[in-house]
Amino acid sequence: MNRRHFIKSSLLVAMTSTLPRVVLAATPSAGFDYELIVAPADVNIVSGGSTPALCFNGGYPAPVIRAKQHQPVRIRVINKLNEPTTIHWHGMRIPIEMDGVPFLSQPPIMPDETFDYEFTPPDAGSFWYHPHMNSVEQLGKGLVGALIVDEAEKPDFDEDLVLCMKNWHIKDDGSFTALTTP
Ligand SMILES: [Cu+2]
Repeated sequence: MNRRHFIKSSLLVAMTSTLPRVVLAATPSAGFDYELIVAPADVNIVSGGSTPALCFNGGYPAPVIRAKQHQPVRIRVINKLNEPTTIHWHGMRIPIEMDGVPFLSQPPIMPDETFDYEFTPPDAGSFWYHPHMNSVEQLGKGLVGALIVDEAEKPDFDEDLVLCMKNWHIKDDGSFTALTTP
């Protein structure tokens, strides 16, 4: 393989004793690059029992979203939680209307509602996405994902690996403990 060949692959490494299953992005609706279904799902983080998590597309880790610098990306978010949510694209310099801040940049996405995000990343780099409603619980229970923006100019490296680390507040039986500590 040519050294300059840009391998568009990613590797998810989970820092847990039992590897949870990797879930690929759902087949997006026509006109969209990604579709994120936000819903409760039981995941296996520890061997002692399953964890009643909140997930993107039914599992953890969440799908890695790959966008390209200076090219628009369209992401449809479908809320299947029993509470409102939004998605914030952490660290990205994008228009406020797409920034996912409830009541400020958009109304909350209510249960069974859909919201379409579209933005053009001005910067390449490693970012992450997460809800901006009831954040301690929604993030703490699993709603976090990686968002990678590839450079507009092809960079000179062989592989691009995505490492996701998350601190889960769970007991040996997989149930949640307090999601925050002093
Ligand atoms: Cu954030």
